[in-house]
Amino acid sequence: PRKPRTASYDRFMEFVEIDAHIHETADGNPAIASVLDLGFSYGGLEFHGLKLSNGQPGQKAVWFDCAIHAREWLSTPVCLRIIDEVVANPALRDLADWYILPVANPDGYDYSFTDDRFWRKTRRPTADANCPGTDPNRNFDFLWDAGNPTDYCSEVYPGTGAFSEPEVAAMGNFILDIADNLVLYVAVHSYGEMILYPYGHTVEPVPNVDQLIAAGTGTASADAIAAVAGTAYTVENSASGLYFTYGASDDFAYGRGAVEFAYTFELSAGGSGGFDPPASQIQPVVDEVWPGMLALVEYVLAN
Ligand code: ING
Ligand code: ZN
Repeated sequence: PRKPRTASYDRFMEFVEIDAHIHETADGNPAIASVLDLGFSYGGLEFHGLKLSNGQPGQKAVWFDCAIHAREWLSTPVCLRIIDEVVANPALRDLADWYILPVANPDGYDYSFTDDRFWRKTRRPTADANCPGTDPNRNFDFLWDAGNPTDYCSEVYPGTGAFSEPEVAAMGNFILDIADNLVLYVAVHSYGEMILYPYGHTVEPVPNVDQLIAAGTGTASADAIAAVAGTAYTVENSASGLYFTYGASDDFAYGRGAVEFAYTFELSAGGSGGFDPPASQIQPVVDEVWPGMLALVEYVLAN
């Protein structure tokens, strides 16, 4: 097997490099790594995740996705760091099977490199020629809501229907396929220094809210992050912590896939406006967030 090229943490990698890294990681570690075929984006990019597993049957599984919002570049290195750690450490693969999707919105991600650093949505055209794109994190097939159906230019335009975006449908259906084994779902976004839990459409507590909070904080995730460099993540219901939403991925995993623990991580802000961190911020962010992810996985598997 070829030795896979390592992920870069001193600069932001482009989609093609990340996809090559995924394939080379699988090629270089055939006993434990396999490429997940998610299908094609609207723009025709074939995109992939990675499954890391020791191959024990009936193993519980955990899922991480990054860069479903194109401009949130800081998220992808967090997914790449998870891959590095889980490839290198067999004990982590004894805990669970790991599913990692480093770039969930490849068209938008590319566009944020080539044309508009602050692009958020997908790139499929809408009925308004001036405003292409749908917010993929409002497009999941759980309590999808049209909102104002002609507000095509909104940054949170939810699309013409649940799963109208091919990238979202591919990811969502994949999650449903593995949902029986999935015990933890994590979407990585930026920014806000928050660990958000379901639901986005109501502040009414979900049945296992105490468990969700305990795993997010306590001796678990937020504390493990703070222990590295003092960054204080808050653990909040997404509707009360942020704003009301429908069709978000964590709500889909929790409500539709019945995944017991589902979160959206909002990383630190960077650069003017928060969405343009310098590359020098990558390393410190992954260094503090990885222990948080590990603590979360350990908590969830133990409870
Ligand atoms: N924030 C998320 C967004 O999609 C979110 C916050 C997540 C709200 C999950 C509700 C549910 O708006 C960013 N930064 O995209
Ligand atoms: Zn986001």
